[in-house]
Amino acid sequence: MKIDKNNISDHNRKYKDSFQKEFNFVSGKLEQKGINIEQIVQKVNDFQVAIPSWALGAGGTRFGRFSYGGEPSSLEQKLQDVGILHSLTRSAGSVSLHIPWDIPKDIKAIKEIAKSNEITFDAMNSNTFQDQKDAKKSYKFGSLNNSDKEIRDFAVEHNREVIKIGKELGSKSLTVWLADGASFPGQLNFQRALDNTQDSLKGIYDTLPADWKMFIEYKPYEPNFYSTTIQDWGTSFMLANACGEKAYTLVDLGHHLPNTNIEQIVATLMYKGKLGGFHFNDSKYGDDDVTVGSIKPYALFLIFNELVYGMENNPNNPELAWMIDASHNIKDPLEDLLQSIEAILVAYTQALLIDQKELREAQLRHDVVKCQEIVQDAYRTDVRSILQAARLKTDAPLNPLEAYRSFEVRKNLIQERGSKTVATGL
Ligand code: LRH
Ligand code: MN
Ligand code: MN
Repeated sequence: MKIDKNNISDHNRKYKDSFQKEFNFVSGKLEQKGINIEQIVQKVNDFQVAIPSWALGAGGTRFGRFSYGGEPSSLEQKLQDVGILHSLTRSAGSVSLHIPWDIPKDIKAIKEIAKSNEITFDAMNSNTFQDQKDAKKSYKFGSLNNSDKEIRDFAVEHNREVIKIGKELGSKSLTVWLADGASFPGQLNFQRALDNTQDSLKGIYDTLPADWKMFIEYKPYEPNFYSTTIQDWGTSFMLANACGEKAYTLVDLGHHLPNTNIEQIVATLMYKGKLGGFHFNDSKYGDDDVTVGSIKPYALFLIFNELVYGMENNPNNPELAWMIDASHNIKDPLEDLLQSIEAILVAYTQALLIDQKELREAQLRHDVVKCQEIVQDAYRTDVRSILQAARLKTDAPLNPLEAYRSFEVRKNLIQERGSKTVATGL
């Protein structure tokens, strides 16, 4: 199923007046403050976030999974779904694949489908946290950190294979996330595990094409509950430095212990030019993978404040790879992703509204109250009509979620694909 452009025009005709009223009000207020609203709208238009191929179906927990119906059962169908999201937002122009969950069988055909949906291939994700059917080696006791050299080599080889597939698709980066660690004290020699990991990562890095980047993702725990070899940003940063200039740290919002100051991590990494990628989601307890912005929207905004600052002041840091990494247990996955895109753009736009010059001056005066006022004033601005202005410019619907429902997308997908479907992924 594809979104009919005429439906979008009808939708926009219906909502245009109310949008215009709201936008005039908000943009008038912001212009009074000296903000160039056109520039902000353009920045919103330029922002693209990759959709993870593993989040297009209903996810589950270890206690069960509830099917959603109309879920994509092949990579081809997943690309169609990303195409739907992109037509409804014009902000989701790429997909991030997880291998081997989404191995393209016919690369040429897959590229064609992606092209016809205006989708490009963002970071490739390797998977050395699960044993595949008939696998010659097992990752039960680690992959890149394993004490057994043959298992390490096997895992390195998988990553090289993922790079090869990515090259054919036109991707330019590899994300490595390792579950490697220990479930019990005494199980693992930390130093040897780290040394093995570093050595294996270098082995992967050596085969990285010149115009590629490698992202090293960290996570404090799960599936291992005592220790994880790449547990935090410091370890990832150290390994990225050891590999070389094409290696970067990737921050997944859910991969921190409660109350960690993620915005400060972002600032530190950008200061050193080593923040490469981002996985958006939200959490209350652990790596909950719930909709970004649904639990801690203010923290998300503060993170974006540092990202915006870094994008303007750290030319040594590369352009960031933005990706969603969430799982949907009870919601329609596409609706959840639409909510995610909206939340990301809201936080980004609010951060763009912070008057950096005024904030700097207040900081230098040590006017703590004013500093807080400046930051919160941006956060408390309702920027949704700015997002709508950006969508209107690119012929996307003013209200994507509303459009998705009124166009009966899910109903159509169920008709096409059936009501008892299972997608590969989480
Ligand atoms: C690990 C993770 C990592 C994986 C994805 C499926 O928790 O965040 O990015 O590749 O989930
Ligand atoms: Mn992740
Ligand atoms: Mn995760």
